[in-house]
Amino acid sequence: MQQARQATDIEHDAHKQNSVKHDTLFDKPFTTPLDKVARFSFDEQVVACFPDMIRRSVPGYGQVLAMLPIFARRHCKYRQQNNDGQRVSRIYDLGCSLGGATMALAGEFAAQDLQIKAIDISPAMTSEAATLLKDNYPQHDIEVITADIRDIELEPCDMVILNLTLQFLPTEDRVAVLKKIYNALTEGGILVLTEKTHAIDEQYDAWLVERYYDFKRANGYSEMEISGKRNALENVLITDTLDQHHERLSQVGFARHLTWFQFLNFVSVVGFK
Ligand code: GEK
Repeated sequence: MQQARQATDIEHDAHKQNSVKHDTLFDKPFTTPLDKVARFSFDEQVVACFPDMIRRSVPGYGQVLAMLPIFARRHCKYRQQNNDGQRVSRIYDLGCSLGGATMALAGEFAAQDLQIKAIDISPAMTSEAATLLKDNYPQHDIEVITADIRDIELEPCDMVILNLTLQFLPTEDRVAVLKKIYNALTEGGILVLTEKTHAIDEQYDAWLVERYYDFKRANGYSEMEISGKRNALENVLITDTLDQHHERLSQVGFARHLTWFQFLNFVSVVGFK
């Protein structure tokens, strides 16, 4: 197996997505006053600029992806079997979008080691993800599935990635999805849950949110783009507090879970089965 690569390489990998547009002023959502009221959806327009958008608008996106294969190497112990009866580690990438997390993993493991199931509800995302993954990792056992993660059954698995996905589910559906993940994980397996959060304390929250907008400004977003995205995501992306995430993980059965990453209001938590 190759050495773990740097976050920047993985980011680059996640953005091997050559045909993707730059999320610049003229070719993306949220740039005209009318777009400001558009409700956010993962359609073709978003897919076209998605890699650029997520990298510039999610603090630590590349670093989180870079750690996934490092975690996988420690916790994925070839506990499952593929259709040919070979031992593999089965990993779910839930809400995979264009497959950034799947690519980060595939790039660090030999093709025969992993079986990855990448699932997203948006056909625009899965169709592009399937092409990108096939082009970049033709030998790997990667299945891209268009489905609602609330409806699917999960096979026994070693690792589940929920990278910025749970936040898009109605809050009342989150426990059931996490419970299903807990049940599917085999002993020793892990869940990696990355989310945007909010803080209960208004002053802390305001500081985090303001610095987050500064982060976006520093990455070239205009005021109109920032406020347009904020409006579009209202009632679509519903954040929890970090405490709520930990409470929920306990509630569904994870005896141990810890916050391993935090960058402004974005956190990543690992749950151990
Ligand atoms: C990455 N993980 O690049 N079922 C399946 N997918 C869903 C559902 C659902 N019910 N609801 C939303 N999605 C990725 C980034 S993006 C994060 C994840 C963001 C999908 C939705 O279609 C979108 O592709 C993804 O969740 C969220 O590592 O855009 O901020």
